[in-house]
Amino acid sequence: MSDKNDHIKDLGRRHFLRNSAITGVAGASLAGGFGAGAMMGSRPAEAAANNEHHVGPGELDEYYGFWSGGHSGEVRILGIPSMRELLRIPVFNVDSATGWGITNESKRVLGENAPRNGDTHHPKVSYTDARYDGRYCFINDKLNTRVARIRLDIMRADKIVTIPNVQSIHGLTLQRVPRTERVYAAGEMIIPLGNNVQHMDDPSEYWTMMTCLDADTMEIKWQAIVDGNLDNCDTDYSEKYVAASCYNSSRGMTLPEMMGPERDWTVIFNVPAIEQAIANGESTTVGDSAVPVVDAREQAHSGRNPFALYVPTPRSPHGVNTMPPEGKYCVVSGKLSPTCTVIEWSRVDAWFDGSLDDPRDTVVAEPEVGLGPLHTTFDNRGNAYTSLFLDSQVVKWNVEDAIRAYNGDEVNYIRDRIDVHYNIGHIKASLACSRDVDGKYLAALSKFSKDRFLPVGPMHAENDQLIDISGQQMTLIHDGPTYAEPHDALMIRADQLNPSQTYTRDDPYFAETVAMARADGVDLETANTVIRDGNKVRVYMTSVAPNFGLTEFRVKQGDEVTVVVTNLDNIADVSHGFAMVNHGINFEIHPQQTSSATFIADRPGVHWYYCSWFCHALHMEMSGRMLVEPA
Ligand code: CUK
Ligand code: CUA
Repeated sequence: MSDKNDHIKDLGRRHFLRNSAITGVAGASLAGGFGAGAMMGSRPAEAAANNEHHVGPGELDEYYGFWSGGHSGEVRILGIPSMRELLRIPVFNVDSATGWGITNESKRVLGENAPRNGDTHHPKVSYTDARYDGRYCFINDKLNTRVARIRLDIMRADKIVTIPNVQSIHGLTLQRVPRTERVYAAGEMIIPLGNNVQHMDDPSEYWTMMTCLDADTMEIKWQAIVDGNLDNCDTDYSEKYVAASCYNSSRGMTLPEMMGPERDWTVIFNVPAIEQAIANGESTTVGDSAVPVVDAREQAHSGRNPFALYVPTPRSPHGVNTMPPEGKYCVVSGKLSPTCTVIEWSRVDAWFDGSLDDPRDTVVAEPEVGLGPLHTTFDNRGNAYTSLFLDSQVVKWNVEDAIRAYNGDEVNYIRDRIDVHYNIGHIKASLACSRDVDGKYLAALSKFSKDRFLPVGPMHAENDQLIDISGQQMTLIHDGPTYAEPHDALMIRADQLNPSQTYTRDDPYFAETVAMARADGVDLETANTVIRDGNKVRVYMTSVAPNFGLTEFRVKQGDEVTVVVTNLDNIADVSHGFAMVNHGINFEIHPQQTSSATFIADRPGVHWYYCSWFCHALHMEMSGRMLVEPA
């Protein structure tokens, strides 16, 4: 498809953002300080010549990819390597196809008055012994300071928690061993403790916190007050630590103030020490919240801080990623510094037990990798891959060689570079956050697509690219346009997920609706009936393709009507929908599922309802009438 002229044109475009970004944001100091390795030329990306990665019609993918949906508020599932989008899981948003945000079952998860939008960044699938166990996916909402848990059997969120005392949850990560019992959520924006108005005008009193949730109950276990804004985070491969990058260590309120320091830090929380202190009653609370809070700020401790280690890290560091398969190192990507900082977890042990004094001695390498390093991922051969936002590249570098170079050896740790299109953010190799890391594919989530796709107006598609990393050189194998704006992705093996084909009748997702029917004396599987309770009317019906159990029901103007539909079809993929015309009601009812929605019948007359999921040759005829008598 491309010829030489296209390539020249491409070079002109790709460097535009890099240069403007350097002068506009990072200042002169950022362009300096390059090692020879970092200057090594890159190959322009070329599509793979053969089609060994092609997944033909009817063939199944090798991996499930979990993609955040960014400000769409959802999580998406892609097949890898085809990059085919398989599913959108609504979480913080309203979704008309599924009725998420419309049904009573989803409103119980969302909360009646909670915001109906979000900004999802970091999907994380639960672990057993640092391997994906396919039970849950956790996701943060940066916009409304929430964390959600998605059940991966039915692909629906079952818990959404608003985190108190902080503003904006950004980083999200999970305990890996022995299994995911804790979820860590990094608070980003700094505010006065308890948002106390007395300190509104005094930024020196602004702080944020790391939050730990119980993964089983989704209750908040504790919070730790910390210096500076928290950004991304990751755990080690023990139960002990969670590390978070911190930008704005100066706690500035404006961009120039935030850009001040040459070094910010990586803060590493000592989880057993925090939980022991709480067990000893050495915690406080903030504001109205009952969550135990410990103080992990430096100034709160005269001697060595028992709760947190602050490792000076250049400069506004961003991604934090523990290296598989053993979890020996943690790589923090420098963003405004052209470096990555490699921390050895065993040295973190040494600092907390007092045998190491200088926090910087936990750093074992600081390779120069290129401009704008944001996130790092890994293969199973000792190599790291770092996304370079300003260079629009992925750089492959060897971790042990970078350590040798840090110790003074003359060794080039850079292995390869590949252009991406354009201005990449997150990056994730197959299984790279788990023991099963296999070094086959790498997803590169590029923030700009510019000329890579047909233009569709001022809002351009983002570009999720797929790179084959199985060989010495990286090969670009796919461009995947995607709707705004995924931040992060992960890939798990197809056999590590075992989603349900139908619902079971005792699924807790609709247990409260079943209990309501029982209280009304209604057997959901047989009854098609209307129960009146004052001006509340509950309409129970079944669905079997192509029929609703009720083809009409009668209510009075002003009634609060709850329609409960139970799908008796028991064949995978035979779903029905219940759509009430002109009432904003539409929801899914999958095989063996019960779904319900409540609305006011505020207009007299005839109102049709219809099945909205194509289910049968007579799908169009699957309908009925709500007859509303005037008040
Ligand atoms: S952040 Cu978006 S590119 Cu929210 Cu993980 Cu780095
Ligand atoms: Cu039932 Cu379409």
